[in-house]
Amino acid sequence: MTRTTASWQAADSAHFLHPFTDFQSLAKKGSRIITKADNIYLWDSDGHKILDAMSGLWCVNVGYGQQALVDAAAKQMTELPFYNAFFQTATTPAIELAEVLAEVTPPQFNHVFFSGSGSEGNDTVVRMVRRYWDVLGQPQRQVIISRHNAYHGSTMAGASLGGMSGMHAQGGLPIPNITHIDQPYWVEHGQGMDKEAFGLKAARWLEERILAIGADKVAAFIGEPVQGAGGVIIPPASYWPEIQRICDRYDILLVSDEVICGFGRTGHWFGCETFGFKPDLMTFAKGVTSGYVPLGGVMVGDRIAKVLIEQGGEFEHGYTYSGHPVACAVALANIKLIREQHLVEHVHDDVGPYLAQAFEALSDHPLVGIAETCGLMGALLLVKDKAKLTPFDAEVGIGMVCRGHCFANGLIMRAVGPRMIIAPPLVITRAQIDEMTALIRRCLDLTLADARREGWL
Ligand code: PXG
Repeated sequence: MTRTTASWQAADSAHFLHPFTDFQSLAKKGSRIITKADNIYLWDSDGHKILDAMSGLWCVNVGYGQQALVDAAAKQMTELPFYNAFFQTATTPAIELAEVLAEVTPPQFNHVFFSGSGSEGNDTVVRMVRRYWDVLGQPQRQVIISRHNAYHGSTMAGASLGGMSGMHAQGGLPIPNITHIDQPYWVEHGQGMDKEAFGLKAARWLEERILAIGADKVAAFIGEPVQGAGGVIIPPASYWPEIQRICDRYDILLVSDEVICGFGRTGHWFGCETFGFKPDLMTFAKGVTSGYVPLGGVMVGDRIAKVLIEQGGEFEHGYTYSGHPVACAVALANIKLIREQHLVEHVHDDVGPYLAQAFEALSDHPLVGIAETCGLMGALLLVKDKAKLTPFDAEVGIGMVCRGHCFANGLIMRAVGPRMIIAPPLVITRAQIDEMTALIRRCLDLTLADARREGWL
């Protein structure tokens, strides 16, 4: 018997506690139930077709319905659905994936530590950087510097590294020895300044914090090349090279959280390549399997791997699913497909620049103060006054109003405060970008009509 949407919603609110959700208010409305997907489209349980401009949750890089990934999972499940990588054993997909990851990542990376998710990957980062300094006889190097409005996951360490004040307000976070500097967000901290000068200034907040703490106590700096969940905050080009210079100067490990930016999203394989820096560690998840099954991990640079291998002894850390064979088999099929279909080049040379143009065209809309993209990530800042970038009153919740119109019009776009953001599957075509931007414009018009009617302007 097929169940109705109402029956799914009733069971959902009776039993399923969703992530980052006000349970009671969702129960009143009922969830949107997604039942199938193909390419860049989803369908809900009432048969509505939706253009998924968020790639699931920043992860379905190769789009939905890729049979090669399904076949890889089925084959591996039949042959060997699980075996662990503890106790001096390994499975062939995990070994092969480690080998392939060493090929597609920047040259300093030749080793990987697998996890089940991005959050777990960042927990591994915390354990590993502290262990590294401990082995080198500098156990006092404990502090990890991150940024406000960063997102690094929802485990205790992930949420602590993240700079989301709402998350820190629940559960006694951050854990000790994690500190945050301001993000390189020009609209918030740099208006009136030249953007590149602002990028240097924002990077030097790291230097100031290092000096305030004492360089001999700082283990690492972690950042997303482009902050994703924070609202697609694209730093000025001057920012990351200066961060690199500072980390080098004080001998501080540099960690790039590539959970969103990795696997082609920014137009290179990894975001650090787009922004020109050379991390010691790189967290990945999401795009490594295009989200078809969970997998995450940390790429470990030669500098750290050498110390841990030659001097570290046993590293007392790992997960049941570190190197899960089915997840690794799917990742291998996913990376093969990204390579064979030249999806990174497709983003870099074709649809990335095309999206940039399409967003530039949207910047003529009365509500759009800033339109910016990086590869296949984009953000529109909704403002009251374009020239002055005057924000709407926070109570209006302008982003949520716009997001409501998007849902009603068959488009999934995220709202982070007043920033409307997208990160569509990398397989998107120019024609589909036109379709997406036409939907976005329609939703902006509907939001503007609301704003005029309600007197928000
Ligand atoms: N690092 C980054 C940069 C992320 O974006 C994580 C780590 C954690 O990964 P896991 O696999 O543990 O979720 C993420 C996850 C949003 C949103 O609202 C973003 C994420 C997760 C949930 C919601 O944009 N990113």
